[in-house]
Amino acid sequence: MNIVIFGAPGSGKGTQSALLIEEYGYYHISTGDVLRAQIAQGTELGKIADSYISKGQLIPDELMIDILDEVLAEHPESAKGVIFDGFPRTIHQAETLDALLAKRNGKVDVVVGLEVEEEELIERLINRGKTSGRSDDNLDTIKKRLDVYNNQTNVLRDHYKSQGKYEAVHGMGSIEGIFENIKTLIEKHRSR
Ligand code: B4P
Repeated sequence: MNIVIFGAPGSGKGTQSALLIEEYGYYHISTGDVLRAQIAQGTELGKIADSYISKGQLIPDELMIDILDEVLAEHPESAKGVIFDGFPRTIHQAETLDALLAKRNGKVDVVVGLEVEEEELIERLINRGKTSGRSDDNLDTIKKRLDVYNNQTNVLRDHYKSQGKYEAVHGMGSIEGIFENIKTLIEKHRSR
């Protein structure tokens, strides 16, 4: 199965993906983690990525897609199923993902949309900023990221709803409780 974990910044994509990997053992790709690893290594790509991330902007589509393509090619085990965490974030990325998966006789099976109120998103990210050391976990940048989400990414909800793939999950409350709801949805799509 190919599962997309979707939601606003701070909605818990990384948190829930970690539990999904334990449960299902699928290959996991967090585009945010891939970019942060490049930044930590001080590569050319990392410098470019940092210039966008620290301003709360998305990395340009073509660059992001090349990176994803490369990571998938390096991990043949991903052909069995992938948890996509933080990708796609634009319609163009979603269309490209369909094409990439079609080449491997696959498709996006389900999009798990973590729905969290904006006030809580801000609170979580400010809290995370106290220890994360991330250049984007400060109030100014968080607000920009939420704007970017509302203007460029949120449109994917309707995109996937129209394909019958979007499953909304109430993303507030206990991490374990949210995970139980996600598992139920995934089982529903697995048996299709
Ligand atoms: P990401 O790394 O994807 O990060 P995120 O959206 O901030 O976080 P996530 O939703 O995973 O939150 P988390 O579980 O950590 O993106 C970072 C940046 O990279 C983007 O802004 C962009 O610039 C770039 N980028 C990434 N992918 C891209 C793409 N495809 N195209 C272009 N650019 C891209 O949870 C947040 C906090 O909440 C944590 O502290 C967690 O402990 C807490 N939390 C989680 N669940 C909770 C719950 N139920 N209750 C209370 N707290 C909870």
